[in-house]
Amino acid sequence: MPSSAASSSHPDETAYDRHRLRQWLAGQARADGVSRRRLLTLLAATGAAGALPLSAPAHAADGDTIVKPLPPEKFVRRGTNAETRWEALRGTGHHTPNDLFFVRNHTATPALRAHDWRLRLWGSGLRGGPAEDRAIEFGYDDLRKLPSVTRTAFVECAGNGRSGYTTQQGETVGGTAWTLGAIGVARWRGVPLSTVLRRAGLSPYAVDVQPRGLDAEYVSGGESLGRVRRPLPLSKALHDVLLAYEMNGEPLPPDHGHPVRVLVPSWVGIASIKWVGDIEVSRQPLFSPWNTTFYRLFGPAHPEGGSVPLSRQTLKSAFELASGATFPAGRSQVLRGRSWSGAGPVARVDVSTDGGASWRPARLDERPRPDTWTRWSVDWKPRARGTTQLLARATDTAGRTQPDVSVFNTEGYLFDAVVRHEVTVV
Ligand SMILES: Nc1nc2c(c(=O)[nH]1)N[C@H]1C(S)=C(S)[C@@H](COP(=O)(O)O)O[C@H]1N2
Ligand SMILES: [Mo]
Repeated sequence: MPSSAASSSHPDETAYDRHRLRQWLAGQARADGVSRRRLLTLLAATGAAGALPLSAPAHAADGDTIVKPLPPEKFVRRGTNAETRWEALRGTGHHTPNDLFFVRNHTATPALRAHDWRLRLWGSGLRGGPAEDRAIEFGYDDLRKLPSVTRTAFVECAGNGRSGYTTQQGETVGGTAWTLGAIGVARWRGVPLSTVLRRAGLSPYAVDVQPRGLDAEYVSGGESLGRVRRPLPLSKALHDVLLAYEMNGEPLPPDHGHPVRVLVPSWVGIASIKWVGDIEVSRQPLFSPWNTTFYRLFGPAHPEGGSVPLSRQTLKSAFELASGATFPAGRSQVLRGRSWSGAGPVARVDVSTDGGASWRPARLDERPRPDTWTRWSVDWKPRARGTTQLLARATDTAGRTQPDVSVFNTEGYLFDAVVRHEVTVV
């Protein structure tokens, strides 16, 4: 199983990570507001600064990184990850069935049992005493006893649609060469993070919280970056973030964070830490490789040293069709698709069946809501035989519209351009 991107024109993710880490250590790349000293301290803390002998990832063998079956008609394997095929979503309803939901694993799905799982909250942002002394634990049953909420939300990788930078714009970007299938929508049930933070004794001086996964340390280019973790501002943490233990009415499946994951509605997928084991609560802003080196925009159109850490998702549209799907000439079709935005509900969707020459509005088949996609459809009677391109362009209630070209960034995050979906009329 290659851990590299599917396209040979993409440097693989590990090589890219290593490159960034080297730059970082050399002091060439500097995250906004993070001093080199601070970064070195952080690296020392994660064990990445020294010449440590590095252990191999826990599950390196073929097919070992994901537990659930990945039938080829539903998924495309991409290294340690699996992308959902859009044609498999046709007829599935608003929520993505758990067996069809994409998987993004930095390493491998760990085997964890709910009954011996603990969540530890700790740090200077908890009330009373010095940082080291403040810690409180919750077990799975403790969590299940707290009042729960249910919300529908997408989880979408920041790199979803990344291959469009190459296929549509001729640009070389790092990372997994996802098409549009690194997204799924589920009904998540769990406890608001705010409830747990308040029970733990939140200090009025707390500013950031940092959940960390129980999966293996992420080793990149022979250097360990520690376990997957990314800070979240307290304002978001208290607003709508869940500690989720159910997905579409079932206990959270192993690949999606069993027994408990963080769910951060509308934000890039990396914020929704799976297999959460501890949460640092801090009076100071927190940094990890996942909000400094990764998940910022780097490139000529972005600030020197990178953009601010990514938070909300951009907007996108996709047809529930295979790439290269065929249609018989002269027969009426209903084209179906979905559009979504991290900035608010979808306001409208326009579709072109002639490569962008003419456009018409799609029917919205359900009431647009925040944090999730909206299904739409359009009638089409293809006439001329040959290849054509189907395009869908979403506009959201925040006033954003999908552009023709996405602004380049080296890691290929947040692709938002209208995708040209090639089909053939026979
Ligand atoms: N602990 C942990 N959490 C994680 C990850 C991971 O590798 N380990 N991957 C992140 C990324 S990059 C994404 S896009 C989402 C994917 O969630 P899913 O696999 O349930 O679809 O999980 C996030 N949470
Ligand atoms: Mo991701």
